[in-house]
Amino acid sequence: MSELPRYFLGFDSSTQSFKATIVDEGLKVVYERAVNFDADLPEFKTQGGVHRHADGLTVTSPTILWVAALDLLLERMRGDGAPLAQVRAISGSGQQHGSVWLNNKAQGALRGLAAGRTLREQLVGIFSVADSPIWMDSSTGEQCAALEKALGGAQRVAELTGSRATERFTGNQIAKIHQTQPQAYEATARIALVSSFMASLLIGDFAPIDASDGAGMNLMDLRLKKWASEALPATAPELERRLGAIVASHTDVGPLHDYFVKRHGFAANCRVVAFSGDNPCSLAGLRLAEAGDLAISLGTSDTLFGTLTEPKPSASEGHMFASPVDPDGYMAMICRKNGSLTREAVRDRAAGGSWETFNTMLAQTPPGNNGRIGIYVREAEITPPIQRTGEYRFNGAGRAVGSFSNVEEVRAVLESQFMSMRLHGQNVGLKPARLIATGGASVNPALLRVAADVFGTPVYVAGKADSASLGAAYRALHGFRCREVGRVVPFQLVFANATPFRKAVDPDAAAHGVYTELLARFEEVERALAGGGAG
Ligand code: XUL
Repeated sequence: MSELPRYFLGFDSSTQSFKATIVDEGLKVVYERAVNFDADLPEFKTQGGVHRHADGLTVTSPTILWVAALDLLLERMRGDGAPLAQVRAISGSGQQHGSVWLNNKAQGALRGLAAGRTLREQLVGIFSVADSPIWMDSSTGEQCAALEKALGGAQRVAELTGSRATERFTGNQIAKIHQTQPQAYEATARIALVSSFMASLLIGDFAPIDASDGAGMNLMDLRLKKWASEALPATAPELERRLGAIVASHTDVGPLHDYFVKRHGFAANCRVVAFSGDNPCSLAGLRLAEAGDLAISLGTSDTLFGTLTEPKPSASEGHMFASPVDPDGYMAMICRKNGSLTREAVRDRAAGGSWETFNTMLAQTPPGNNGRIGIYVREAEITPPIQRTGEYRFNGAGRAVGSFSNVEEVRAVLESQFMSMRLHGQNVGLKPARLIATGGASVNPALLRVAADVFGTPVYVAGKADSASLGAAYRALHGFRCREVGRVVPFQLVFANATPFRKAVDPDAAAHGVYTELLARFEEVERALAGGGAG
């Protein structure tokens, strides 16, 4: 009897869309598909997948939207003839930090899912808070200050949990809900992350939080990978029972619920591996195994991350997470909120909405923009923390100016984004030997040229596939192998035969020198803005 090929499925529940990637055992991508929240599920009236509230700080997504997206994507996959019956394990990625609030009917409803009705119909009543706070939310300044005060300062919180008290981190969002909606908190049986919630749908039960995404909550002891006993009571009462367990990221969390077997055509022996955060999953998808391999992910948010054997928590910036592929390892990351949407706003204004025009214009100014520095804060920035939105421009002599010409403007936006990532990456121990670019904007060669010159390293590209859902598929295979042999298999063995990444561009030494010289002044300008000055 010839054996059928075995496939591994990764989902990515991101800010703007829900995606699926299927790989074979040789890690070849055999299928990809996505659902876009705004376009495909317009009844939820999201913009970029989210609802921005009138206070300018609160950002949420309707949780049931993600539930509807799962059924819709699976219907499309089935319609395409995707090999769902041969998928042996599923894992997934979720936008980090977002929380899902489940009431005391949730577990029963998940367990009892019936194949004759949609997930949305059966699960619409399981939420104690209908709108999930997501990572773009920056409304918890008060709660962050309180946590740092209770635990003995920012450095202490960073040492314990991997990051200083951070507004979008789940614990501070939980504190806010407990304070502003005490009845909803009381009615909550389980608080899940986006990642563990999507896994919960698949297993039809509460799924545990994995240590890598769990580190993005300001609630987990980073080194012990257990809930930090001091952080919980400083956040909200009776929290531990509402959070459930933390597991290592490669853990098998159960069989796929019968709903998906009967309704969507999966095999009954398909397993589910713990879901994790999108940045951890991208680290897996980009196969970051060597020290010095750094990923630069250019999406709604821009992130820079890599692996570390020892965490270096910093009170002022960046985040340390548990590694999603090595139960003893760590990952360091910085996240900039002003990513794609900010680049696109400048492109629309200065280059008539065309990337082609933008790239042509970029070639008309020299690296370093003759000393001009522009800082574009379309949204309150995370790294460095700049609350006041606005655009800040300085000429070559360091004087604040009101505007740049269009050609100067397109260069300024890119250079400031990459210089900021170089600077803050350095501060959290990330030393680049090569950059692996991913995310929507990584297809733009002109942009990668600026990245290579700013960092002074070659830039590789990871190919077409979305690295978070691809990484989730790799993690499904990794978790499956670990379960098969009953111990942790080194992640490197999983991707040993995969095709190497393509080098897109080498750095230009002279241009790199220009950026290195400019960096000190850039740092000063940024620091003044983060401190509330300038502009
Ligand atoms: C990371 C962060 C974002 C989200 C959404 O800390 O907030 O990168 O994970 O992509």
